[in-house]
Amino acid sequence: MKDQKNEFHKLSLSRSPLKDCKLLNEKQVHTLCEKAKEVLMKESNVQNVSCPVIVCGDIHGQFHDLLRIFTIGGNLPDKCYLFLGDYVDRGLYSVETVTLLVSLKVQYPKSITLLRGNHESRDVTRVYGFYDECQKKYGNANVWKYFTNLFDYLPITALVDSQIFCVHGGLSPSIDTLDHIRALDRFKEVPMSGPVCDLLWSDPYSNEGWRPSPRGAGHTFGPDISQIFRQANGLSLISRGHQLVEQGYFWTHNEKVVTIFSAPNYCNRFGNLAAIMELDNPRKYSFLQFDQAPQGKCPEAPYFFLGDN
Ligand SMILES: [Mn+2]
Repeated sequence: MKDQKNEFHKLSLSRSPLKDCKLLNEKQVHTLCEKAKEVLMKESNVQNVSCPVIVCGDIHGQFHDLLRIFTIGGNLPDKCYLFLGDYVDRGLYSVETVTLLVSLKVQYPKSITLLRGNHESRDVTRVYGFYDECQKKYGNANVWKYFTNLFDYLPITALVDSQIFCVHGGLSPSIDTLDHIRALDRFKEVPMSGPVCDLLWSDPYSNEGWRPSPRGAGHTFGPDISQIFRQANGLSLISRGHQLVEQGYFWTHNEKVVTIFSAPNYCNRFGNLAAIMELDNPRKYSFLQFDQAPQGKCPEAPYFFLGDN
């Protein structure tokens, strides 16, 4: 294998063919995933991140809108990014989206953090688009296998400046402290129940206490639960994705939990704005909203069951 390192150093966003929505070949994807695995396996279940950083919610294969995020927020490595998961499924460009994000992770490991969403899973991607897209674009399932094997290595939560807890879904009745999360074995397929499943599937809810989630996995948790978790762990804010919100961001639980959703006009049909959260420091944040990139518009986009995001 000649000079793989250089190969991926050429993937800078400004001049990379990946930016033009081009695919890597199968062998390149394999090499990319092997390199990314080395980087991700060293990261913590609660990956430490420092401000300034831009926090992004669900992308769901909306490649052109991902490029829009870098136009609005600024390019790596000058700007640092934290993504809350759900890179694949639903949209038409899951392969290009996850290829670009993983390439950026390999090239600038300190400048981009990629958390695992509930869609970064073999079971979910078989149903909601990524598997079929890989079959269609490569003629076999190898690329799907490389990426879904890599997903087992993604960190499950992040902590910004010891104060802002970031996760795809939400909290878990079996987790009281960040140390509980640090002690979990995350290097496997997302389980159907238990703490890792909850972190990736749960949602905040207006009623107090825990309830089983209507999604069929994870729980809903009330403002009392998020307050106890914040106090026990010295947190000022919980930041998560996982739910479509009309303005791209949504405050709940007395403005102590924020949902961020970064796929504008989700599935080409919801007409929602997207947003990213720019954190200058843990107390100074601003939301940058954006609508759908014209290149991503596709009225004939396939329709998947929309019971979960
Ligand atoms: Mn989700």
